[in-house]
Parts: sequence; structure tokens; C-alpha cells
Amino acid sequence: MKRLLFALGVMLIAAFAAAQERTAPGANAEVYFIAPNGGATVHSPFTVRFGLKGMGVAPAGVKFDNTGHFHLLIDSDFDSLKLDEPLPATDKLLHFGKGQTETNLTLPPGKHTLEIVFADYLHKSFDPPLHSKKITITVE
Ligand SMILES: [Cu+2]
Repeated sequence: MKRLLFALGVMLIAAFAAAQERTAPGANAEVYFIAPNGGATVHSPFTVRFGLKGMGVAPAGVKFDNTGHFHLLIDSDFDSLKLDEPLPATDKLLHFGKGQTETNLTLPPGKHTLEIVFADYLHKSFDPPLHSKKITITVE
């Protein structure tokens, strides 16, 4: 019974999230990498620091005006995301739903691309979407 209620709750939240309109980001809001720099060579684990202007960071699930949380897109194209749905959590799209502004990342050696996506408390992209430039780094 508990499981059923939990499943129903999850479905309700999903339905609720799907029905929500995407909201506009803050005026002149911007997300960017503080670290690493594009073109950098790093060793795993390395620190990724997220930068944000014009909005604030809040944990997922908590609705505050003009806030959201960071997501990190790894070796993927922003254009492949379905922006009308909550962003999925995968090994190529990490959520920082506790409001983290940095993370330690381990990636296999080679070239990788990283891009920050900022989304609202329901993991939905803003409209227009708020994302960083895609950077390429080399992991040694
Ligand atoms: Cu999220």
C-alpha cells in the first residue's frame, strides 16, 4: 500500500510538472563556467565550479522566485534535450538539486564536452533556456 501511494505520488508530481508552463529566466541572467576553462587539460577528479548572474540558487522542489539549480551536461548536445519535460537524470545529465555550486568530476581520459544547464525547481528549463557555452576539456 505504501509503495502504491508512493507510485501515485510520483505520478502526480510528474503530471503536475508536465502541466506547468516553463517560466522566464531573470533578465540578463547568465550561467558560465568558473572552472575549468574551455580548452583546459585536467586530471580526474577535477573540480567544476558553476557561475551564475542575475538569478539565485535554490534546492530542487523549493519554489522561490527567480531561482533554480545547476545541471551539468556531459558529452551531449543541448539541442538533444526535450525542454518541455523535466530534465532527466542520467550519467550524461547530472542534477545538483541540493543547490550545489561546484562538484568533483571523474571522467575517462580523452576529450570531453561540458555544458551547464540551469533549470527551475521542477527541473524544467527556463524559456528561453538558460545554459552556458559548451566547453571542451582534455582529461589526462
Ligand atoms: Cu534538476
